[in-house]
Amino acid sequence: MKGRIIKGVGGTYFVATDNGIIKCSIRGIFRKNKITPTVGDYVEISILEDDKGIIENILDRKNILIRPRVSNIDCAIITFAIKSPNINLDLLDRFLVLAESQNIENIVICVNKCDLADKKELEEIEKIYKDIYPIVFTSTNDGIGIQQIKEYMKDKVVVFAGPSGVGKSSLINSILPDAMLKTGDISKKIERGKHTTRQVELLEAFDNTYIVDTPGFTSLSLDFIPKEKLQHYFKEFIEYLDKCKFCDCSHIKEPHCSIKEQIDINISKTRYERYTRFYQELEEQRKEFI
Ligand SMILES: Nc1nc2c(ncn2[C@@H]2O[C@H](COP(=O)(O)OP(=O)(O)O)[C@@H](O)[C@H]2O)c(=O)[nH]1
Ligand SMILES: [Mg+2]
Ligand SMILES: [Zn+2]
Repeated sequence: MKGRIIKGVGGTYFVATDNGIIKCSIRGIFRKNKITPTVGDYVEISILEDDKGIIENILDRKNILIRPRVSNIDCAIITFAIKSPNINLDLLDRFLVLAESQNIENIVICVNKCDLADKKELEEIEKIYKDIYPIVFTSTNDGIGIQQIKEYMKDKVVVFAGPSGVGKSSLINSILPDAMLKTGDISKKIERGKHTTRQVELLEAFDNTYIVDTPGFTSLSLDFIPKEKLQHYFKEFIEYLDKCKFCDCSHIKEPHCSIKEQIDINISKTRYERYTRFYQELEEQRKEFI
């Protein structure tokens, strides 16, 4: 029988199948080969009794995130608040690069707390990203944009990624009222300073659609990315890459660079500046290793 791991607790994996949730253990061979079943994995199981089974095989993963550890993500909703905390475009672009580098097919930008901003501030952000990614403006306070987010989620496993305090848990709560994730409001009273999101779990939002809630990050190192790859993770660069004079163009100092020629035409200057900053960071890290 086939299924999908939606939760792991200790050595027990909860596998969603056509016949409901089966609690599975794993064959010792997995441990021996250092294979860790991961939430999101498609697996083949055999049934031992009623709702108990054993995982026989893990099917190939199309991608895997490390923090939180979850596989086969179809859609990343990169969530920031326009204010409180102020939107940080450097960090937003790092999340976008990270999502691109993980082969996530659908990437959506969500700008939350738009009740705190005026139209002009939102339009500035929209202008930079609207031709590259779908961008949705939401307010969980006013229920704005939630329906649009739901449409992007349909039939997918969706991860909400972004810094803490931007409203990820609040968004998820307004998408699936049963989840009742802890949000900042409550956590301030009980566990100040700690991130409040629980263990990794696929939460069924609606039919065939799952959500992963994640703890937030405030900074994000891209150090695992080879600097030559970075250009492919700035999605709007891709169609111009083969038009540079030098085929190994880094788009920083070389002449006749089609990326630089596109600045303020089809490539936004601020995105390009972030590319150069990330590139230089990667270059400096490399030097430290030598
Ligand atoms: N003004 C405003 N506040 C919000 C909105 N969404 C969430 N918040 C507040 O932002 C804080 C952090 O929310 P939370 O969902 O815990 O953020 P998370 O850390 O990203 O999961 C809480 O105090 C929420 O009440 C919104 O749309 N507008
Ligand atoms: Mg949260
Ligand atoms: Zn170039």
